[in-house]
Amino acid sequence: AVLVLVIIVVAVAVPLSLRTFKRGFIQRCEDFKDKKGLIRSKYDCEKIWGLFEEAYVGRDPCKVPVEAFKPLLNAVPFKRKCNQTMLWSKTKALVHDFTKKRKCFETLEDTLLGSVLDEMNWCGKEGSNETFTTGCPERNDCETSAVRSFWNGASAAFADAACGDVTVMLAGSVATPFYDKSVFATIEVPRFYSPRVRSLNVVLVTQKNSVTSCENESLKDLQRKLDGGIKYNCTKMPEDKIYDWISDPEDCVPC
Ligand code: C8R
Repeated sequence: AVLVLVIIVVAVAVPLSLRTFKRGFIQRCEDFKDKKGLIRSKYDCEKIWGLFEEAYVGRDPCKVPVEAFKPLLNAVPFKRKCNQTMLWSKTKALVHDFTKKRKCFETLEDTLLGSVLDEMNWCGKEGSNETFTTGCPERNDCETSAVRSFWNGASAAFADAACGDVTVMLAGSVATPFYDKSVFATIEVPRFYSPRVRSLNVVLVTQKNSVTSCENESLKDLQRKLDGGIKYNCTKMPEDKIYDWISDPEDCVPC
């Protein structure tokens, strides 16, 4: 009887998790359109879901190439918004609190696909046309999981759309704010070319006991990796001060 019960629970729970994942995806997509006044736009959330799903269903969860997300990324392209691109590495929560108030900056999570898939975990399985949200690879289990390949592909397209002055918030509380294995270092920085990108402005976010400064060795690596012609700036900024700006947007950096 226990076995039968387990089988019933699994049989019901799996399609249920797909239904709720898909429903959540469509809901967040519609919410994004509402918020941005895109209701009558060409973006059809059901169609976007279809292209998304096609990238990973039926595949080994560790063998989803970045290219599989191309049709999705082509259907929902990132607009070129000069001087507004905001990147981050190990400062995710703070940066998103910031861009929620400072609309002149936009992170990948402030775009349709980024906002729909932020914090989500999903995968497919060989021989199945379903989406799973449990039993999927963890972040460090494999390089080409659906989740990692999606963020790698989306980050590349987002960086390709950057132009003018680009801002990045890096963590001053870690030894290597410019970490050579990060998405920012491996995928975004190599896509910046002069004159499309005029400058890269590093905001090094410090906490009370942070020891890192703009003289940090890893930041020298960053300067060396930047295409010649792109201006580089680094400003140290206490986290408290950024939170002050967030709570009092009047008293904020001009934008
Ligand atoms: N970017 C990358 N990864 C993202 C992401 C995003 O916008 N959004 C989410 N949720 N993730 P990190 P990083 C997930 O080490 O590697 C873009 C992915 O699972 O703090 O330098 C964004 O434009 C991913 O593995 O930062 C930003 O500029 C981790 O969060 C960089 O890339 C990445 O967390 C940040 O990537």
